Amino acid sequence: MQIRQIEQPITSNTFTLSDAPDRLGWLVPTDPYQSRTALLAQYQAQGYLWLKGILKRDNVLDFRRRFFEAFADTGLLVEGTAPVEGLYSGGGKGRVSKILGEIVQWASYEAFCLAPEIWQFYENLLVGPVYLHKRKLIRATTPDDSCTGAHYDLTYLRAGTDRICTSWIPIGDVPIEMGGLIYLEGSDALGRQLEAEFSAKNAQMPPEERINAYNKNMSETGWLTKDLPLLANRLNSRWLMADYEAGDMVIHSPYMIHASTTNTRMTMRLSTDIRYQLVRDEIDPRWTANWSPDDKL
Ligand SMILES: O=C(O)CCC(=O)C(=O)O
Repeated sequence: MQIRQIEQPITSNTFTLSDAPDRLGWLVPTDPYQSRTALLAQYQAQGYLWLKGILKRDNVLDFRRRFFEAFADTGLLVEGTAPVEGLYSGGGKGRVSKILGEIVQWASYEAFCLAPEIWQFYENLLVGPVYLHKRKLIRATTPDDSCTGAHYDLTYLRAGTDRICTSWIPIGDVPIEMGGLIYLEGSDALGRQLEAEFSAKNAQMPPEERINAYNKNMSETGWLTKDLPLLANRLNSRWLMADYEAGDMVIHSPYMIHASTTNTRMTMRLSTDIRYQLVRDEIDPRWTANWSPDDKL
């Protein structure tokens, strides 16, 4: 297990996690080439698998370069730097959303998300032909961005199977100081319990309302909270962090509670989060179109 000195305070929105070191830990890395039985057992026990080096680092970095090249004339990158570095200038965000809306439609992005290493991993784990959801998110985060609050993914995917898996893929190295995903240890069980409670509360609503992550029983964002230290305290748990490297992929269950931390560096944290499931399981129809900035999902 990875233990090292953290260089900067770890914060998420306005909350500081590193003030309570006993509430922090590290993700356990997994060798992606173990037997299915071992992988499944670990996935079920942890709610996540941090698959070290499952993707080819060079391919990941090549996509990082391509991604940032699309912003070459926007002022987002420090002038004169190589796009692959993803060095944030401190401004130039005016056209980001529009360009992201194009990038999610790129054939090369789809090909990246459909890397054989990924779909073959899922076919082995889930046993059967798999489906990649069309709605895929790609995020380039900077120190002035807000962080993702604590949530579990099924909140946003209630009209489909709960045997769905999320892949969170760092597109570049993402040490903890750069604000990658963090996971609440052992929270898959809590996510299941919370979702059962929401289902009971939402039962009388019309179907469209019942599956809505923002219905009147939920928070404005669908998040459980932004106060990550309080959540860990209440549940007597820890937030698990990692120093992700290009080539890694984390998969998590739709009940596993996770969030992100602040990127304290001017190097942008580029990542994509995509969802796979067995094609024969129910597919949430709201996720069958490309992400767009105003899809309200
Ligand atoms: O990358 C992020 O900040 C959030 C990603 C996320 O919530 C997910 O992968 O499910």
